[in-house]
Amino acid sequence: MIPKDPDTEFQPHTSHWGVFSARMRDGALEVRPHPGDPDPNRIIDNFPAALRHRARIARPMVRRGWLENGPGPDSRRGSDDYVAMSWSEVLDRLGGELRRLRDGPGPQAIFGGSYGWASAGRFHHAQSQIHRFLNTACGGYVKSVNSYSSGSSQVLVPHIIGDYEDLTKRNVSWEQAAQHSEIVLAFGGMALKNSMVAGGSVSQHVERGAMERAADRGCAFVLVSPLRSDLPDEAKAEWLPVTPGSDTALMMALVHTLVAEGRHDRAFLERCTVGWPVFERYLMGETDGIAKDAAWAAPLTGVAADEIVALARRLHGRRALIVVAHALQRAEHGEQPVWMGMVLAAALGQIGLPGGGYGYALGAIAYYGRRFNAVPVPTFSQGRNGVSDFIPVARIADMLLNPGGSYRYNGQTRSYPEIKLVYWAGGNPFHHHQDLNRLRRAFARLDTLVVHELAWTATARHADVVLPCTMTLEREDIGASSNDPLLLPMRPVAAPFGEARDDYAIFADLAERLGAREAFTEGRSVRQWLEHLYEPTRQALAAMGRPAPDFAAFWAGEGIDLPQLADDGGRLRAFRDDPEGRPLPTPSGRLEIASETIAGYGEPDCPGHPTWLGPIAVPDAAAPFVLIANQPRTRLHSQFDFGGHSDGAKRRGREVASLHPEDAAQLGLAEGDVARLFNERGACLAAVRLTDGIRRGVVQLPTGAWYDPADPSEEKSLCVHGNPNVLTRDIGTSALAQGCTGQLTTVQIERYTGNLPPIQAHDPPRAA
Ligand SMILES: Nc1nc2c(c(=O)[nH]1)N[C@H]1C(S)=C(S)[C@@H](COP(=O)(O)OP(=O)(O)OC[C@H]3O[C@@H](n4cnc5c(=O)[nH]c(N)nc54)[C@H](O)[C@@H]3O)O[C@H]1N2
Ligand SMILES: Nc1nc2c(c(=O)[nH]1)N[C@H]1C(S)=C(S)[C@@H](COP(=O)(O)OP(=O)(O)OC[C@H]3O[C@@H](n4cnc5c(=O)[nH]c(N)nc54)[C@H](O)[C@@H]3O)O[C@H]1N2
Ligand SMILES: [Mo]
Repeated sequence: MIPKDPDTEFQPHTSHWGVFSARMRDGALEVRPHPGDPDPNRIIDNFPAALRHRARIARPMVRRGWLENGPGPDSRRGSDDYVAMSWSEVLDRLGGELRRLRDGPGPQAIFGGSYGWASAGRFHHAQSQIHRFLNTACGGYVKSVNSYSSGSSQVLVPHIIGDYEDLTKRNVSWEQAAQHSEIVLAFGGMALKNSMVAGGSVSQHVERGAMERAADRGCAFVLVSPLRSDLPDEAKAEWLPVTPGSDTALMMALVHTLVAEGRHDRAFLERCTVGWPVFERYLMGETDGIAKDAAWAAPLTGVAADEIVALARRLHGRRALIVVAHALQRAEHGEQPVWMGMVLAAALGQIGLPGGGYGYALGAIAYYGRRFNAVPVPTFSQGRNGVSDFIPVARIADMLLNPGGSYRYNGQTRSYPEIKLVYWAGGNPFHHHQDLNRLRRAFARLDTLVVHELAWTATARHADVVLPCTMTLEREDIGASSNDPLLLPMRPVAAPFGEARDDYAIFADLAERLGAREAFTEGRSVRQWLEHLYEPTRQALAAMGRPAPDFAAFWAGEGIDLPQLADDGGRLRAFRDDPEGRPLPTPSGRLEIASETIAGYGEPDCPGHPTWLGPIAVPDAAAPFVLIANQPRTRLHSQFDFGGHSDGAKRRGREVASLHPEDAAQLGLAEGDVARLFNERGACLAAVRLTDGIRRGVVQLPTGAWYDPADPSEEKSLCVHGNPNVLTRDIGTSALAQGCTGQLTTVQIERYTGNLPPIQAHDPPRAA
């Protein structure tokens, strides 16, 4: 059924986890890292086994219930079987369904947010493709705003610091950290597993080297995290194994100590911030009678009071960099540690200095802490969306379960649209969303769920129409990122799997059924689009007097080097140097330690200045462990979970949960045992790994193992594979941002003594 792939030469390619090259030899894929990459990411090793894996989708498939009964709510989604269909018939049927909705209830009944990381090429970027299709052929779609990554900081930061990218991407760089930082205090760490992944492309993984150079120069790294592995060995870090969810209290106690000892930078606070007096009264206990001092924070954080005081004194008078990982804001009240991290860096007077200040999210993803290119890189235009309605991205199940229901977001009261059809390309909600049993109930209410996928993810298994798409190695594209200096031709290495087609080709033929082929394609073939998208970069290079090869020369080569902008500290440095002349784009033009705007919204779960709102993910008798559901080391999210590098790190086919040996002993668990993790929302199995690099009372189970219910027709079936999102809570961070809270929850753990159920997540579903 699957054509034998002809041999190919090594071709340059890129992925979110790095530039590499690949070729086919005797039907097998070989990959090798980019020779210029000092620290390649082994996630590329997932490609060889993934390319022709049985989990790939070979033909268009339609769910039997949808085929027999037509569009409509159906709780069999997820347990139904599938019927193979020809491309022309499936596109006719889907075109008819899209026409029914477009010309009936209108495009506001179509949810096309389609959140997800997709693949790295600039043209076959699935979200750009689907959005352009829905805009040109359907009149638009209800979209989603913000991300699962940083749903609360993206809303908060414009109120208190200004432009989000000025904070995350044009601020403290790895070059500055290597050269100038004297102490780096990292809340949630800067794990290399995370920083080795970029969105788009990355040709050089510099993070390990930068931390090593800083440490060798004498820079101290202090890791505040329940996991020791959140900083690499090269950082030679001291480890404070903090109670999850308590960082805001620790930061407050550090600032309290600075103030109590007169070590805070009053001149900086006066010159560059607003709201300090209001916050200081709260901090010192004048407004609520509670001084947020080290003695107060010690029992909340699990860090001794004298350690907190000593740390505050060490931060003072040094080039100090405060880092707060995205993870801290992917939890209830996630706005608070982000805001308080800024206040700590401001109280130290460090914001805007080389290698100092607030490195929010530095180390979370490889596109932070780098230089921007001086020329634009190719982008595929999405067209205009005729629908203005949106939801905060992580509120999808709420939206489907409560059409017309109201919710608060960023100072507004909004209402959820009534969605009939959900269309996904390039994302996996059964990976990214929380409380998957609730998500299943939400998807059961739709008329139609459409998914383009390269493999049988749980999302594809819940869809009514499943359209097989090519994998990046099977198509031509351009690889680039706005802050990586290498622009790459991505020449195909392998033939498309089965009947898989590019998202572009699928949408072009579907647009035809809706009378919009020309609007969608502008009459261009893929190669013509690549040439068209390359042209602005070529022109900008030529205008700078740089080598600017024409497209044919670029396409035949191994990639071209792009010039980059200076590492100048961006807007925060300019503001520090001249706060009046170069104000920040906040309401006051300054850093907002207290925000009148946010105070005016009156949200109890996000008051007008950083506030300790109490512990989160509090263990109790029913769920005595805190679960950390963080990013996986061996893959990007759920992508290529079936690849060799990902699969090879599992045990007995299951995802691995890490526990402290003393906790395990109390539970009667030994290394390699299979445990059941459960709470009121669901249950999953995982293989146990023991480590003293984790705080007691905490269990860590990374995301990304595909949801694999033992009995998919059951309402709360056991996930036998280890997807932590059957356990996490589906609530927003606060009424301000409504961000994702997937990082922390509480669970009970027990030894699993039953017969081990088989893993079926990577097998295709039953086909008629
Ligand atoms: N509990 C918990 N949950 C979390 C998180 C957490 O910390 N804890 N983290 C969250 C975060 S930060 C994020 S960003 C999300 C990530 O969530 P997602 O971005 O949804 O996860 P991916 O696995 O990257 O999904 C991408 C999907 O696109 C498919 N794909 C790849 N290339 C193509 C293509 O060319 N065309 C099409 N049609 N499909 C393609 C892949 O096969 C894959 O299924 O997860 C979030 N979920
Ligand atoms: N290999 C790999 N790398 C990735 C990704 C991937 O899927 N795989 N995903 C990428 C994406 S989309 C994103 S958004 C980033 C995510 O970047 P992050 O969200 O920062 O990454 P996580 O691994 O989820 O969390 C980082 C660490 O925070 C710690 N932590 C959790 N809760 C707390 C807490 O309350 N306090 C403290 N002090 N620490 C806490 C955990 O120990 C965890 O290991 O990663 C990116 N990098
Ligand atoms: Mo993310």
